[in-house]
Amino acid sequence: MKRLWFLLPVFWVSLSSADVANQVEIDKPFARSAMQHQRNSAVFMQIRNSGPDAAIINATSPASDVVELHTHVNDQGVMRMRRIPEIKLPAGASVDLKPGGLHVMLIGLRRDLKIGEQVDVTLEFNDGSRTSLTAPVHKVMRKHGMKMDHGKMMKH
Ligand SMILES: [Cu+2]
Repeated sequence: MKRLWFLLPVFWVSLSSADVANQVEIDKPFARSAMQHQRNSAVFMQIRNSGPDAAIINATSPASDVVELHTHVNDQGVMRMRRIPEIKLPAGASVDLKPGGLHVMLIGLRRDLKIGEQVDVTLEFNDGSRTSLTAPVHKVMRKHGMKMDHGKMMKH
């Protein structure tokens, strides 16, 4: 009888094979240009979730050493970036990743991101499924006074 307990997790996984990557549509992705001393950038996009509640739980890119999911929070009048464990994609909703809000953060760029170039990003969803996308590099103005959450002023 004890042996049956080992079979249960396998059974559960086979029942929950819904694929978040297939219910999510990515639109208008773009990355912020970064030159010379700028070793960070961010990727933005519009995400439409036509299925049940889902989330982005991780992102990867060959363009940088580290990729994190970030949002901005108002800290006593100063907008600061914060790392978050997931970007929630509510059922049937559209979620905007945009400057000053949610974004996929590229930390430790391995190359300059020149306007007109492209950045590959892979998003991992809460069910383990993945979507890869290519974001063109745009010039994006930084908002004055925007800070990293470790307190460094970002040049704009
Ligand atoms: Cu960030």
